[in-house]
Amino acid sequence: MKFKFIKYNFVKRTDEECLKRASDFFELMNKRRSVRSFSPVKFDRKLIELAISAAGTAPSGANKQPWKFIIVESYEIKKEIRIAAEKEEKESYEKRMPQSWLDDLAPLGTDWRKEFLETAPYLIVVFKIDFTKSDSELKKHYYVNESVGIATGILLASLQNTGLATLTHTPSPMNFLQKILNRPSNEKPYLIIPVGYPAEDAVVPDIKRKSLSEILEVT
Ligand code: IYR
Repeated sequence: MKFKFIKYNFVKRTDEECLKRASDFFELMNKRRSVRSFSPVKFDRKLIELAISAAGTAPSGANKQPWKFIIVESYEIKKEIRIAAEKEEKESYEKRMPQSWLDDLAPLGTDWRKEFLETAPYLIVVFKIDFTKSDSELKKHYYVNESVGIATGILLASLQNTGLATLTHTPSPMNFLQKILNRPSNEKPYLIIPVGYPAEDAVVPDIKRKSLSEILEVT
């Protein structure tokens, strides 16, 4: 069955307006930093719901929209996630990560302790859906990592635009999230995004981004 095709309502802007919007957006995103210490101050959950609505506009393989976002606001569940994540992270930092990886992380000062999982007022846990099952028929999704990665990028940009701070946290392995959050077996944890305002004394490493000429080639 084919979709009905409808006229695309595209807004054509002037060159000048395009340039202004493009540079404003770059400036906004250039101010984003991964924050690892959060203020516990709460805010209207609607702000996150709107950002998730934006993430849900991402393109996806065959429009399967293979994502699910769980907002965790319960203190007890955040604590449970922190305990499980720290258990895995301790094992990773102490036994699983090769020295070269630890050396790369050393300048960032990260370790197995993940206090932010408890202090951030909200955690967004992103799940990817590799397939759906209906009437015992298994339907595979396509380009799931790409699709969920794009949705997650839009989510981070939207939260930055809202005025909130975020962190992308990837405990590994993270199957514990499926259990703690009671997700069905076709939903696999992809990323944890703590969201909130930075703690008053939050610091970020003085890192530099690659210049345009380093990341771009035109041919
Ligand atoms: N997941 C671990 C380790 C870690 C890995 C990378 I790659 C980073 O850029 C930062 C941390 C952690 O969250 O500490």
